[in-house]
Amino acid sequence: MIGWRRAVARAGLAIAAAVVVAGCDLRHSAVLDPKGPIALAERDLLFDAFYVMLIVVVPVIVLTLWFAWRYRASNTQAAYAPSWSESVRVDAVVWLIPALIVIALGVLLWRSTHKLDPYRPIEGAGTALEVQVVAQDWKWLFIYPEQGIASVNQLAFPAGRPVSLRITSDTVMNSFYVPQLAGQIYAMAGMQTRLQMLADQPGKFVGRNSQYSGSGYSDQHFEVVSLSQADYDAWVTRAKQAPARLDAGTYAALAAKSRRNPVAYYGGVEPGLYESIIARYSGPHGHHAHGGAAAPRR
Ligand SMILES: [Cu+2]
Repeated sequence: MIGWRRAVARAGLAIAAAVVVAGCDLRHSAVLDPKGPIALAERDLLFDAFYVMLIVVVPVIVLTLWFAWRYRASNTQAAYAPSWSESVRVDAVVWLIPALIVIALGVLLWRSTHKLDPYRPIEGAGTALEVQVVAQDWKWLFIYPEQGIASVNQLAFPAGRPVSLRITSDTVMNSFYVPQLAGQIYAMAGMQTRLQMLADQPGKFVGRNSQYSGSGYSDQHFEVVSLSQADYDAWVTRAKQAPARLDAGTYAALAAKSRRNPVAYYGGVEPGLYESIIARYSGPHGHHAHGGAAAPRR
């Protein structure tokens, strides 16, 4: 009996240690360390849903242990009812509470998914900065139509200013994700999706493709840099000085499969390039066009 108790105590200690270690790791998780209002709202929603679900999870764990102890073979005090078949009380508890929680979670998620609609413009300092994003094998191209510049694997913008992204893919489906700033959204050939994000203060973040897209996928990261207005202006000036220009020819070279691309800049961009990338996949032999360039939403 004593050996059995010691084994349980040891197992309990091991589990507690694992929870503590995992907890330390969680604090460094990008999702739990948001740096902008959208990512913060998403983290709060994650926690709210977690707390609501604990209403079921905690009693189930407690009751499981309590039942196992109370109805153990050696306890002659507990009621013994081998022909038990139905209980309105038990049925009410096991159906009503989960049903109420599903309804509560549904309301919570319905409200937040509309509030955090990736197509909905967000509040911030000044008008939104427009950036066009193209997923390639295996890198990310960012086109700044107003500034006439483009960058590879680096997305820079002023802190505090909303960034309005138009996203497409020139290859298979990719997924655009900057965990510390906004939720993920898919990038699909012949179509356009949108995402709004904002960084509260200057900082460096990691962006990635979160949809497996082939052998170069593991290196398909990009730098996300939020800068002070002065630093952003300097960044634009530096990018404009880059000798390379992005036109149909240089674009084709860039779009070819490559891995671990260094950050690169294009001092000029052929107007309409982004639209032409989407258009390539439409038409009779193209991909379907839901939400694509042919039918832009919002
Ligand atoms: Cu599709």
